[in-house]
Amino acid sequence: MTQTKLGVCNLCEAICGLTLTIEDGAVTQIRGNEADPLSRGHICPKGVALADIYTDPDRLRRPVRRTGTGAEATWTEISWDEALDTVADGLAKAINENDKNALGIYLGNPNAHSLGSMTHGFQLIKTFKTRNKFSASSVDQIPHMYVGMLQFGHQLLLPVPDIDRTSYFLVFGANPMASNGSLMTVPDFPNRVRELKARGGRMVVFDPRRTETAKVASEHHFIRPASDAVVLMAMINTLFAEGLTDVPTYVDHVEELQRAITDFTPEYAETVSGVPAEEIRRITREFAAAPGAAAYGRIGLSTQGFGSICQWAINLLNILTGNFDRIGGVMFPEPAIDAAKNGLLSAGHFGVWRSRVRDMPEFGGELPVSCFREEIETPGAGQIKAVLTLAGNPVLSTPDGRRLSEAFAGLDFMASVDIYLNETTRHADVILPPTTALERDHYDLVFHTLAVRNTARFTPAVFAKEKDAMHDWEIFREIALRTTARIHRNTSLVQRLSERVRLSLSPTTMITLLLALGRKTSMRELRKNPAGVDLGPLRPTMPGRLHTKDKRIDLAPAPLVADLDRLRAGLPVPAEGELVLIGRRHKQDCNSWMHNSERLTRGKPRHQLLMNPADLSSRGINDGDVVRVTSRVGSVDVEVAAAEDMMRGVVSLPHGYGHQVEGIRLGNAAGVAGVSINDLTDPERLDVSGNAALSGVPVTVVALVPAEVG
Ligand SMILES: Nc1nc2c(c(=O)[nH]1)N[C@H]1C(S)=C(S)[C@@H](COP(=O)(O)OP(=O)(O)OC[C@H]3O[C@@H](n4cnc5c(=O)[nH]c(N)nc54)[C@H](O)[C@@H]3O)O[C@H]1N2
Ligand SMILES: Nc1nc2c(c(=O)[nH]1)N[C@H]1C(S)=C(S)[C@@H](COP(=O)(O)OP(=O)(O)OC[C@H]3O[C@@H](n4cnc5c(=O)[nH]c(N)nc54)[C@H](O)[C@@H]3O)O[C@H]1N2
Ligand code: SF4
Ligand SMILES: [Mo]
Repeated sequence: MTQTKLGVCNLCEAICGLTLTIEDGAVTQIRGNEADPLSRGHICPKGVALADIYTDPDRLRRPVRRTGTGAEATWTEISWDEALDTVADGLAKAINENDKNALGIYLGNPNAHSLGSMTHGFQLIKTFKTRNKFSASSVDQIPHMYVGMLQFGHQLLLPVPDIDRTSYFLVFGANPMASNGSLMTVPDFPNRVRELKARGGRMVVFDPRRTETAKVASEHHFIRPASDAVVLMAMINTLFAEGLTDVPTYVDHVEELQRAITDFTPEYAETVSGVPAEEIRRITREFAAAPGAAAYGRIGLSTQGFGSICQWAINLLNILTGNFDRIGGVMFPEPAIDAAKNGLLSAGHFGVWRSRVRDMPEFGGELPVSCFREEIETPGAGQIKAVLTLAGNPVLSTPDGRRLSEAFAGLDFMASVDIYLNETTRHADVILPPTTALERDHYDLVFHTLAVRNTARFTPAVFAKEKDAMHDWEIFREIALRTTARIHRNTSLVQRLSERVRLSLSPTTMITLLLALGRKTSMRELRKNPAGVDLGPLRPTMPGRLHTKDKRIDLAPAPLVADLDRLRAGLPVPAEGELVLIGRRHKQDCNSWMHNSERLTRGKPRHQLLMNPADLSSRGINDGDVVRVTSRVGSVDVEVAAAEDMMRGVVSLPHGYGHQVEGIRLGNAAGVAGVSINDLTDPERLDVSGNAALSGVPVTVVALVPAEVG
């Protein structure tokens, strides 16, 4: 029997609508759904591979328990009941014998892509009240959220480029041709850029690598890694110096801002960034003159030592040129469920408490993940004794992952909710695998909030859940209820009952209620229109949407102005011959997983260190050699590939590689080569927000003599 069903891809932020052909219960084809008002039929190679996860024999389908450690470890399937009780026992023991902070929690990226995680995962974490909460956000977008909180009054207020109507798209440190967009849900980026250029618009890209995005841009400029803050401030400086500002009425501290940045001249920026001063001036003028321009910066910008200053400067460029809250500029989407408005997520807070060992500030209730290892290894009150990871692989995705792995090995207890045995979950005593994307209902609570067009879509599960499988939200409910029942804490019967009721509402029921509250559409309408409902293009909403008390925007928030001194002191002019490391993403990769999908991993290897040919020859290294890359933190040995696309002095490794663990067959990789870039990145290098500075790590690269190549 052949059936056609609509689905949704949850592998990146583009949230593409899919049409699946199912024959005799097996997916035989996946295409983009042309009727989808947001994704308009777009699909990428990962979307086509979505069913590989569902059928993957390596994927865990039942809970497993570990006996033995390291290469001697073996995993045995156990029942859900036994697994959940073991997890509850282990977590409660750590808390009862120490205190609530003895539990460390890590949340990974796929939580943002699962409805059940959004509705029940946060609930689970709240029940534990631990201060030792970490997530992939602090190796990703905390600077955006921190600046959103400081300037717009809410961590979720992130301006999104109006890409379909802009005439000038200025991009720093993002590669949407490979990533499909981030904090800018933009399915079908390639066509949207084509349309932008066809209507006479321009895309200008600043990146130390001539990326896939740079190659389709109107202009690409090499920029020294981690020097963007100075270039951006020089642009702001130019706006003031040349009288190019067009400031809205609802902003404060224009003069303070102007005073604070007078020394960041284009000439100074040229010395640290390599971007000629006259180019900085020309681009600033063109940006200011364009009828609708949007400045945008992503991972390359937020994961550097001055990530918050960079995101602040991006906002300033948009605001000062009148492009903020303007058609063709940047605007705040108006999702059918507005998590900022209805209080699902708080406005955010910073430094309300600090980490025990390094005294680092929390943001929005999370500590920087760069502090995770030391909180496990340093004895004393508040030490982490047990860890719970939810859909994350911090051993490969956070700085000095190798050392974090050693710390996990020394824990009293660890549990992971994950669909694979991998570099992180192999340390867990128990792994609890939930159902996957095709088996669960989806409404996107996160990415409609960041989309280039206002739409809403509810997608019922494509396949029914198998007998003896659990959804993530059911697992979270059980961990919460079983663990709290074992924790010696004074909770009233009423409290416990209300917690049980809240955790027992299904995600779909909660979405139905939230849609009714938002009054933009309803579950009934979404069920009638499974391809999605179009709520129209982005539109100006200022200053009404601001969450600041006075409904005004502070152009010069004190903590960011103060950080300018660190910027002045922290950017030495690069020395001759110095190399710095940056990361990269490929279209067919998905952070650290999906490497066991045959159709995504075949073809040319892509794990190599990319290096400019001139940097190779000056070191006597040949294309294809195995080299040793060394940072303050560690070394890796990897093949090098000559790449004209790399700026001189800059080398690049993809993240999410490095799957070999001796003696263990990992479920997230079938013999994929490569090393982990995060065995080189440094947990000591942080932005003021606590976000890791993954970009611009100083490294040396030497060729290994054949005898050393293992
Ligand atoms: N050097 C460097 N490091 C980086 C980055 C970089 O650019 N450079 N990027 C950073 C960024 S932006 C991010 S977001 C992080 C990602 O960091 P993480 O979130 O820690 O890593 P992922 O590789 O996304 O791991 C996802 C995990 O979730 C599991 N999983 C997949 N689907 C599901 C599901 O439906 N349910 C459950 N329970 N588990 C599931 C997978 O098996 C995998 O173990 O990496 C960061 N690290
Ligand atoms: N195919 C694929 N798509 C993905 C993912 C994936 O793993 N694979 N991951 C998803 C996730 S979790 C995220 S957060 C997004 C990220 O989305 P993007 O930010 O678009 O992704 P990246 O490709 O990491 O782009 C970062 C760019 O910054 C550049 N860069 C590095 N350092 C600097 C610097 O100092 N200055 C400047 N100007 N540029 C710099 C890099 O060369 C790179 O081109 O992608 C998402 N989409
Ligand atoms: S662009 Fe992203 S959401 Fe769309 S099919 Fe590819 S991975 Fe899935
Ligand atoms: Mo990310």
